[in-house]
Amino acid sequence: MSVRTPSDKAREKRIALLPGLLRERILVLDGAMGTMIQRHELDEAAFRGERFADHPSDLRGANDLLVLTRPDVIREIHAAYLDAGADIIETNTFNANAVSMADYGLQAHSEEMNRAAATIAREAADAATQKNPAKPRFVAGALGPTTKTLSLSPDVNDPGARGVTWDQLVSAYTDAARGLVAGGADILLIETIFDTLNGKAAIFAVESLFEELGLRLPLMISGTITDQSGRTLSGQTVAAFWNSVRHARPFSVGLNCALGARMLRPYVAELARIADVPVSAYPNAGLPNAFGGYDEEPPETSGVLGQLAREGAINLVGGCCGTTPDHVRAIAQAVEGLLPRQVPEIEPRTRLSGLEPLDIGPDSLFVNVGERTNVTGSRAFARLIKEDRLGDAVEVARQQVESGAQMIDVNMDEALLDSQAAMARFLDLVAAEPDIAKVPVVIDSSKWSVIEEGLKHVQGRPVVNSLSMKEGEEEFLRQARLARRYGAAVIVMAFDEQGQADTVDRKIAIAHRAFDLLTQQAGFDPNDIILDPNIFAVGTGIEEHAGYGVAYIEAVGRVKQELPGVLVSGGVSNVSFSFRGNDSVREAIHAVFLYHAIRAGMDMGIVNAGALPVYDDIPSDLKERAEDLVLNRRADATERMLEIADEVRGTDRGSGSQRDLSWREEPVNERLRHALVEGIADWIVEDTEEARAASARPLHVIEGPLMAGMDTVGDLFANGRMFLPQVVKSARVMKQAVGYLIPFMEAEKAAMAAEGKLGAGADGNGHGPGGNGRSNAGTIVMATVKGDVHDIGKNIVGVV
Ligand code: THG
Repeated sequence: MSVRTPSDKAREKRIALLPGLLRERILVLDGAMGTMIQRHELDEAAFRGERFADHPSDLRGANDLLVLTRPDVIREIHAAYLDAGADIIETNTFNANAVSMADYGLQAHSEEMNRAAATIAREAADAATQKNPAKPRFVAGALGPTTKTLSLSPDVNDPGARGVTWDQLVSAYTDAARGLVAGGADILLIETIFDTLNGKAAIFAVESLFEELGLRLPLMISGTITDQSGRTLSGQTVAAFWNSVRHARPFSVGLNCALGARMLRPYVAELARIADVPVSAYPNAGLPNAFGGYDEEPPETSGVLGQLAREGAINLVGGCCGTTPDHVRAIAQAVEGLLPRQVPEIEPRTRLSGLEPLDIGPDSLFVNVGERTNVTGSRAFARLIKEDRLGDAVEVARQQVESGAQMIDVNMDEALLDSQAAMARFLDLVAAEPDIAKVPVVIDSSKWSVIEEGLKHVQGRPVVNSLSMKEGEEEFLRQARLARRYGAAVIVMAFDEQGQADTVDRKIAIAHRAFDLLTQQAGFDPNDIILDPNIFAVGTGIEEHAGYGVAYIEAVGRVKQELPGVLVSGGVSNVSFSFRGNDSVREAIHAVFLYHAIRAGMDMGIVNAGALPVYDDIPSDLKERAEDLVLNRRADATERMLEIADEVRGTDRGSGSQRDLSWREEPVNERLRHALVEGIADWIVEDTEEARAASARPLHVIEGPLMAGMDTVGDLFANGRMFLPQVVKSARVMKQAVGYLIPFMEAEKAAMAAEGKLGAGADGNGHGPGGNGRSNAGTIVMATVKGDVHDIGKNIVGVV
């Protein structure tokens, strides 16, 4: 259904100009919309116009509505930016999506707003092009982050809570993008991404829409770094962010808003090093001042952007909050005549991420994937999930990561569970633990619906585990295309319509067939394909199984040789299934198996992280028998292993490293500080009690060690050594400690009341929570413009 209208053709022509222009010069974006709208001092009636005169809620400040009620104002602002030299103007649609517009009761109008906004910008841009055809102008349809976030909890008491769902965001972004495309936007700009999962939902929506409409517009993607730690609000580093969005194959990637040009510069420079697409930057006019205004003058903003341009680090520049046509004019002058950044070729790698990037290539060491967060692979984990002991279940993930897992495999396939809900809930909880969420997730299920649910709950770039051709090519390709749209790499099992491949030839034939389908029909980069040629148990007593180890190892070598770029993985603990209950024998078999498989080219494996002995440390007799078994070197290998199994049993139990608990030996104040900084709640009540028992008053525990700990947190945050999700965890621990002390403070108050000591504050000095039942500390009023992106920051400060 792709009927080309004359305006579609004109748009195609314009879009075709972009690559050439980007090679020639640095392109200039416009500046802020909000600041310019404020200058008009529009009142409630102006925002409403006639059409919304009777709308039930206040509309002043609903800037996106002005495209319907005061199009003249928006048109004039576009004209001013075009006049100042902008090549690309942004539509006035930052919040024109159903999720944000619900704040004003305007959610039903979002598609119309987007269409109107794009039409207005289109007219303005075309008028400017007509005046000077040598400088073609473009319209970027803006898709903002919305006022809700998919990766952070709005509820301090429940780190797994979410204020919005993936499906709601996709629906809102689809409507918005549909309007932008219909109104004539040349480019879609997903911007101010502070939570990459929101950004991925936008990418998913836009890709699905393009498929539906049978057209494709260039996509600009722009994230925002919100503090000195150099991370997004939801905790990702710049490189992790790029790994999470590069599946969109965007026209450009960049950073905007936030810190102002000076502080944004190192992060733009980092993107410039790692991104194999054009890079953009459009910072705020500095940080907002105490009144929410922006003080940075045009020369300062343009000076820093000019510097980036002279360093060859930038392809598109412009301004965000607080910038004006004067800023854009200065920016355009600063980059005029300077060469754009040359887009580098980037080494092919499998690029994954959690909060941090994980790049796997030919020179990488073997990658361990933690297997224990699997209800079918661990009875203990299954019990925790079934008993809803999710905090303890999350600790299993932490233990895997602390033991060296560079990814975690999560599997909730258990008949008695609502696997989809369990997957969602567990991944949401893990997202609140930066020590775990730093690693990519391997979403493991035999049900596509469970995998798809998992994909809606991780902001990093995950791995789908797994796809196979067991239900034929069509279903395989359907799932593969979806996985790509969600931004995941995929594990493909050597499994087809005939069943699981157990011979080398079948494994390799399936590998080739899957590779060809994925690369030729589903748009896959070979590096995003991870083949699993099936690790089956040896030593089962069945003769045909004796060669399974060798078959896997041989298949590894052939896949690596015949399918360049592809990674090979496998579930290592499968190989020793027949020695269940004897961990020492199993671990020796795993170590031997890995030693040989890695030499053959195995890149990664699902393992019990922390329970892998070093190959060279295995006693020689055990090693030889394990080697006989894995490499199928003698017919009696299984019996010979069984012979020594009993002797070996339990000699090296507990090889998994423990969590470092030495801090538990420190004095109580130091323990409280450690718990706050690390966000560890396990002993907070007992330590708080110990401090309380030693203090004259419970309040002194808060004012003393707890505040001292939070001061450390504040300092680390200010220095960029902690980032927001960690601070939120600290705040939760603090809240628990204070929660424990409150009854003691109330009892004290009651006792004092009985003694008639009530007067000023209970301290007698007039500050600190007083004995009169009311806090003298005052109330903090924090306000932001309704629907503004800074709303999120305010809500988070509220939590902290
Ligand atoms: N390939 C891919 N994914 C996989 C597998 C694979 N996912 C699941 C599995 N195989 C890999 N994970 C495990 C996890 C645990 C065990 C084996 C494989 C295991 N568990 C002990 C047992 O069953 O004896 C559990 C003991 C306990 O309860 O603690 O062996 O091949 N792509």
